Amino acid sequence: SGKYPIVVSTWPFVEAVRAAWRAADGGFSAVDAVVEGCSACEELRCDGTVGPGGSPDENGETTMDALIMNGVTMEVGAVAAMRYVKDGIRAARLVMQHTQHTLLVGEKASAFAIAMGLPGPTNLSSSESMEKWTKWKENGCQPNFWKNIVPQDGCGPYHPKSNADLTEGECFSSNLMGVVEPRSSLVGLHSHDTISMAVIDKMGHVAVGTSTNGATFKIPGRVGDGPIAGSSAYADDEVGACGATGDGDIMMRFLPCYQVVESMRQGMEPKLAAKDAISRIARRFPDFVGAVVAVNKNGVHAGACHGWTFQYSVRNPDMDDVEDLGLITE
Ligand code: SD4
Repeated sequence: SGKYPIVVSTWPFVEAVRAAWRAADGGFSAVDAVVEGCSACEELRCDGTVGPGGSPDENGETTMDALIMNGVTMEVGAVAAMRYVKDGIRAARLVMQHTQHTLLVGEKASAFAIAMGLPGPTNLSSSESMEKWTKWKENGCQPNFWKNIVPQDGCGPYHPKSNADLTEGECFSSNLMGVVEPRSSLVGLHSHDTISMAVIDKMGHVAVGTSTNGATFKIPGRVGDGPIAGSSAYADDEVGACGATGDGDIMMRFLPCYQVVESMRQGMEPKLAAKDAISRIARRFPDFVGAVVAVNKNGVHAGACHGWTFQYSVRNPDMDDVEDLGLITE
């Protein structure tokens, strides 16, 4: 058996990898296999954090971030903070295949997806997401993702702190020394939030896709790393592909998947490329939580993580079924 097809995905999302494998093994293109895999996760609501019904924002709403990238053409399609449509990855593929654009956002992304034939408008909440949100409200709405705000009883609206609001000895966290206070909580991140999947098809073509409902109790309007090319995913037929998961607000400042693919282009093995991309972030944000998976054109795969234990899944022609590999921060 050859080295292709190969499917690599964040987390032990076994059913999603099986779905992508079946498609790729059956002769589907890498792009279409990625869609089969990611949309299986959306339908299964993998861990409650992909697809509808997870990660309520401060208003209790679930929204979709998704991206697909074709490593042959370097085309990308993505949707961000998409409301009322549960098929994130299919919406991303529609953007890629039927428009000259790369990224559509919010309600306009939903209108596009529905006009192009996807089901909707749909309520993306579930009893689990509503219950989680209700509890959070009842417990005083811990402001998960704010900084430099005037503390207040109740659930906002928050106001920016001014110099007059600072108590003696206190200063804004982003000061001139470049020291940023640790993020107040990672409560908004689950252990598994994002499927990011790479496929190399039978022809040796590379594609990658990401789908997530983001971070819990995020500020409405927040877009994560999911729909950002080079951050949550990147693919190049000449080199290979990368997928990422973790604290997207931080990760998207470093474009870790672009970094991984470029390092592999320079000849770095996937393992070293993955570790390097993660450590570039960790050097500046020691408390950061995240992981990447990488695969090169030789079918060599690897991952690296920081701040949590991470698992990724692989299926290739040498395996009888999907295999999960566990990693710890190195
Ligand atoms: C985000 N990267 O929206 C996603 C969340 C995630 O594991 O992957 N969590 O920031």
